Amino acid sequence: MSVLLALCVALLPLVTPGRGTRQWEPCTDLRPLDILAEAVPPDGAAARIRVVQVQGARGLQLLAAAPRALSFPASRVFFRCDFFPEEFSIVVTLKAPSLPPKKNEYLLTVMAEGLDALLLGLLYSAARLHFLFRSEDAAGIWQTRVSFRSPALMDGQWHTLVLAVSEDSFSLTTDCGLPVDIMADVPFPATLSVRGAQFFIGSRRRTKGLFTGLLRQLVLLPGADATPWLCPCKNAELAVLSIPRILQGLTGKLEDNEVLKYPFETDMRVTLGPRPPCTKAEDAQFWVDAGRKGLHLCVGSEWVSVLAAKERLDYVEEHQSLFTDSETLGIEVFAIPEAGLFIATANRKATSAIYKWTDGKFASYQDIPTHQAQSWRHFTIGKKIFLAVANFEPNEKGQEFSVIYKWSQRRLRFTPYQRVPTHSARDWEAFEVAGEHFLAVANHREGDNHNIDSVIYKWNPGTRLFEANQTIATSGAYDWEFFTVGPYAFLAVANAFNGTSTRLQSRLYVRLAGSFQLFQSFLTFGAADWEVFHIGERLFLAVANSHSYDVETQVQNGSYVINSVIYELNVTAQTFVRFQEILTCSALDWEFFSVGEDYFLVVANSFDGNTFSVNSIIYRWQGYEGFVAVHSLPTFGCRDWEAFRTAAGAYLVYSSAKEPLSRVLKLRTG
Ligand SMILES: [Ca+2]
Ligand SMILES: [Ca+2]
Ligand SMILES: [Ca+2]
Repeated sequence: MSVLLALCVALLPLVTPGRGTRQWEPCTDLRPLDILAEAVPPDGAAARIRVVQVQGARGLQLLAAAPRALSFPASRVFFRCDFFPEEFSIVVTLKAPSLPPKKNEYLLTVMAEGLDALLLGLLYSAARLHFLFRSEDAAGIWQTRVSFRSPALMDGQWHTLVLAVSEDSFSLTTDCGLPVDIMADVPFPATLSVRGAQFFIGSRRRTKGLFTGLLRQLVLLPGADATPWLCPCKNAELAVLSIPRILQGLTGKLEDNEVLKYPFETDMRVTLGPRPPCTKAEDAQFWVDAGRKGLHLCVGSEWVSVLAAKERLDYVEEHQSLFTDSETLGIEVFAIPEAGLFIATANRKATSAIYKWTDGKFASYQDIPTHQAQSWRHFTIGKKIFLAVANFEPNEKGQEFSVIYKWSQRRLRFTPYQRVPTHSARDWEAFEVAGEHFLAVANHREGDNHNIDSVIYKWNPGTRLFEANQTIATSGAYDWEFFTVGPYAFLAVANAFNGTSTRLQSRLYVRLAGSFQLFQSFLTFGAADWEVFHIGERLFLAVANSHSYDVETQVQNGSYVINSVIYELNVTAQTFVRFQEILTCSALDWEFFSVGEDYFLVVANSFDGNTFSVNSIIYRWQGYEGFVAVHSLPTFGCRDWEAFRTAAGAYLVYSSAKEPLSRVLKLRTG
């Protein structure tokens, strides 16, 4: 992921120009430089380091036999010139060992070429963190040590430290707490040369002083204090700016089948016997199904097989016809710990419904009155479970609002929690940035006016309500999609119609200094959906174009059969570029999913200009060829696709905007 952090370098708050006479010029990229990832061998499986999971998070453990296992030449990051930045911060996440007094261990050093001379270092001793650096003046060469008392490190837990350095000011923040500031007699040098120098992680090139705890994050942010990038943060002990790939995952999502490659310590629990419950309490625990010789991992309240043969998608078959009260515009799939798997259908007429997965089928669970509901969005805040509906029409009294419902643990039902005034709402997007929770509504139109504001709401933990935080001008907004790239938060809106034309700009915003600001615009045609997805390190953004219409040119039959576009993030250009165009028939939704090692996109084709009976298509990722059509599924007015998984396998469900019938399809794998 670290390479993706290069994005929006230009948007980073740049440092003030350097002191003295030297023309200030950054020798590195002005982005978080993941020093730990830089040092970890690409295969991550070097024999000289171990990945250990403790308290739900992975860290690296160094082995005494190989103090140099984690090192790399400084020129790899200082590729433009040879000076260490004069202002910078270092972010460290570690689980410190308990050391006897007077024993020191190195977290990080930069060693001069050929000499056993330390240019800069971070040193840990019992309850103290020391920052060492070399400076030179007329009287000679000095080593300065700035020491912070840090007793919190001794408790055997994970902690995240930010050391920010600027001239003679040294500031240490622990777990997003209050910073401890030290003004030193000797400023950090403006011209510390790192020519020929070498970075060492967890050592100073020799076994003595080798770090014996666990390291999870080590990031250098040139030119800036990283604290505002990380804090506030809900889980401040594990706040992340950037961590190596091999340390990611296992906090809810199973990313691969490689979990067994790593030894587990305190968190490993294996259960034998019949299927045990899998709830939050069992998260990341194993269950051996001795009867069927299966090994399963509890991930987000579901047992996921980790030793199964690799799956491949063979074909798709119908699993369930789900008759709904009326046509269904949106489907949301979600799981509630200890309660099960559910879908919420947004139905056109007066009642929407929630179904629970029961004995392998969706069964009616709860009806909720809605007003031409367009979509549902499930999200959680701490232990609270919410479901928000986007209502398109006013109620019987002419009042127009959408509703956030909250799951009642006592009644095991959703109950109304907060009303939010909306204007022909199409979609809700829920997301979290640095521990704060947000909800964005897509307001489609007010009366005949499509050029109105959509609103981003922020959760106020004091009032326990969502409050308007930012408005964004939209044109017939249809969909919001949130995603992150490294430390950056993005929000894309699909603008569908401005009153005269569907040919208009849909926008992508990036969150900077506390608000979303325009990042890039895309020409779209009745855009109905944005779908973001990753394939390996690559990041894609697909738009569903539904209709090309302009008052001037009038409707033509062909204007529904148009290209939808997949964009890919180009890291160097810091922009999304066209990756592939796919001919679609009034596309309303893209859904990305994976089976085994294969990646798929399914499109909701709804109308070809004559009929709603059009095939929706599943495309398979074929690398250089892009997405290639592999399955053609007859659908009628197809509106929304969702993919989900149960212990029994993988499924797709789609809704129809033209008949009261949704269908669940099973993905047959071999
Ligand atoms: Ca959305
Ligand atoms: Ca989608
Ligand atoms: Ca969908």
